[in-house]
Amino acid sequence: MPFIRIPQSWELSESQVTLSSSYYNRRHFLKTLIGAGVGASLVPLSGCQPKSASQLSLETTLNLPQLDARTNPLFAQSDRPLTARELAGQYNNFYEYGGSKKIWLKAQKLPLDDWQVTVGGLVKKPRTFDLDGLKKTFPLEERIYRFRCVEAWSMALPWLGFPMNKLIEAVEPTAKAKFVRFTSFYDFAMTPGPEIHLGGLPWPYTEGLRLDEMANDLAFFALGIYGRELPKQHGAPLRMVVPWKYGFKGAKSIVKIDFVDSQPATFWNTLIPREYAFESNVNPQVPHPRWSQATERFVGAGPDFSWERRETLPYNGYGEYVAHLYT
Ligand SMILES: Nc1nc2c(c(=O)[nH]1)N[C@H]1C(S)=C(S)[C@@H](COP(=O)(O)O)O[C@H]1N2
Ligand SMILES: [Mo]
Repeated sequence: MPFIRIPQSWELSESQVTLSSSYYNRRHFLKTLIGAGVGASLVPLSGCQPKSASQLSLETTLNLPQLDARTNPLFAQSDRPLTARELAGQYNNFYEYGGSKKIWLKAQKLPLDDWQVTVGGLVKKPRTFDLDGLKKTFPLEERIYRFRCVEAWSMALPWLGFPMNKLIEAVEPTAKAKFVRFTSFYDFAMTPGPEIHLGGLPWPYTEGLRLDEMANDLAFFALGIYGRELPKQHGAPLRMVVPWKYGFKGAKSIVKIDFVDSQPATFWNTLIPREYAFESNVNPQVPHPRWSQATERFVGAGPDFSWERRETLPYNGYGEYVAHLYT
């Protein structure tokens, strides 16, 4: 394999981070290294492979039906330009489909037919929603949010969706509910994200919030982005958006939401708790064990990745909404 280069520390993806984890025995380590680690550090292959006619174009994967939504005036603007749709749609983390950022085509295998989201646990009114049910029950709004990955890159994205507190109202958690667990779709047959399936990773991808975090005005479920339905690479048809936390807290392609009484295990926190805390609020003062979080590289309006360097803000700039949760 030519073109292997040594990534800078800010380029180390979560999958590479796991390589050094004592979690792995040697066998896992080697399999993961052969797959995800090397794949993640390759120069993108698309330039040197002929495109077969059956391959979808990036544009096709993004050009989905439009969604009606009102703009929420509180989040109608950002302090920076919107990230170009074509850049956000081809630079993704979705480890079910592999360890590289370039999974937009592979993620088209995600099966969306008859999608259901089951909401249960410690609630008075458990519900199962299909997509129409979600859209009918929860009026959609548009919000521009800054998005900060733990790998120290960032974007500004226009999501369409609804605040999580509307779902809380609909299912009425009992007094015992203190946390919420979110589970992503996972099927070995349908998401053969090559190599990383070998290593005994704690699939399905799960994330969690405290109930009071979920009830915060900022916490959001997205069904769309850039005025249209959510592309598969962004976690169709429903994903979490919690903009004051690092990006990995926003689980994609959610099928199950459980209200629980204690802090749930989550994917990255189970793998490597020292590097991926349950809370994981954006904090420029607390470096990742292997790189600084003081600044970020912002992907702007394009058309090319420009990687503008910016200061990282506490709570990703959303302290006025959420800082009181952590005093
Ligand atoms: N199911 C699932 N959700 C996930 C991930 C993943 O690998 N699987 N990656 C997370 C990480 S690390 C980031 S930065 C964001 C990326 O979202 P985007 O690709 O839509 O920008 O999704 C998060 N949600
Ligand atoms: Mo991330």
